[in-house]
Amino acid sequence: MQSTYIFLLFLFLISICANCNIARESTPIAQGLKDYADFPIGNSISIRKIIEDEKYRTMIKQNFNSITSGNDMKMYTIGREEGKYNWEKADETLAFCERNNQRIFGHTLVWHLGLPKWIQNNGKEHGADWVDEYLETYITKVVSRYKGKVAAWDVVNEAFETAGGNYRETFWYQYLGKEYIAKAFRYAHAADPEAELFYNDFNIERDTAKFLGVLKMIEELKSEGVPITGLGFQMHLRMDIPDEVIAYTLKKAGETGLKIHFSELDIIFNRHDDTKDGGEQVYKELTKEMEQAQAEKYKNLVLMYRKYIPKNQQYGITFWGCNDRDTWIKRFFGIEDWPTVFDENLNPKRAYYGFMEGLKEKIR
Ligand code: 9MR
Repeated sequence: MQSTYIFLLFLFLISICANCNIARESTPIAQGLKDYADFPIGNSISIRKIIEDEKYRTMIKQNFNSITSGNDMKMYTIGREEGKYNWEKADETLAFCERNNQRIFGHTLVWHLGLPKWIQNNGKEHGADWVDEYLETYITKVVSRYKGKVAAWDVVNEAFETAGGNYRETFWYQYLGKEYIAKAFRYAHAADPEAELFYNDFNIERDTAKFLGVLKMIEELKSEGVPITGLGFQMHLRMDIPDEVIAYTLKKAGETGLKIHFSELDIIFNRHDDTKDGGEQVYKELTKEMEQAQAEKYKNLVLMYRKYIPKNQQYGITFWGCNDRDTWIKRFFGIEDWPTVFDENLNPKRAYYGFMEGLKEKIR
């Protein structure tokens, strides 16, 4: 009797163990941020650094399932020489993403910054027709080369003035008027009808006039049947931008029905006036209290994204440079700062865990 009992107990224990194994095999082991999110978590990379730096490469693979090229897919990289397309870095980036099952987000087709000199000269010499023709040729070449591979494009980047609701009078604007925006979206859609097409800009979460200007442009584009499907908030945030202002904007952004991407997230402490070298070094070192406050800011931002952006519009959250060593902030504003979720040694900061909590916490 007793031996039957021991035998049954033995069978019972074996079956529990078997179930444990099944559970272990079917639940992927969490490696990083991407494993806690039900939308893509991205970062911007430099393919050179990926190749050279193993620690950085591993951290990118473990934490992110969406990749944006920081500079390697810009016009000044791909189109830097007349009559030639430099695909090398973009192709390598794509190959890296494919090997690691990461979505690739294309940044950016049309921008005013870093415009190659030869394009500017041709514009001057040949006028609007040449500019339009080049815009079409460039977009068609790039988007069709990566058709079905690049999931989404920042088609037009920063078409509005730094502050307020007016169009920026860029090279493209000077020759083609604001129509260059509609044209760019149409050319991109013709080259890859499946790709998501984004308008991307900065400070729109905090500058209501700029945000309303962008919304008006989007309404106009939609009413003309222009194939815009997404809005990118760069989200270069600062600790003193009130969460209430961000919440207001996100609610309104959700109502557009567009896919919403936080495309270049980082959060700085020090002040700046948005121009190169325009930083003011208010904080000289990162204290524990500052780190904690930054972690909470990251957490709240994720919670707001999950709360105010409808699920089918959550295109993802992408960081801009994932560590305090390589951040663009120091070079651009000429100050020391600590805007990212990894420190100078590529170790996770409190901000990393704050962001993770924002992904895990139940939404009320
Ligand atoms: O981080 C990028 C930096 O390395 C480049 O020198 C700079 C100019 O191409 O662009 C930076 O990225 C910008 C992005 O493309 C658009 N939004 C603002 C970003 C920070 O300046």
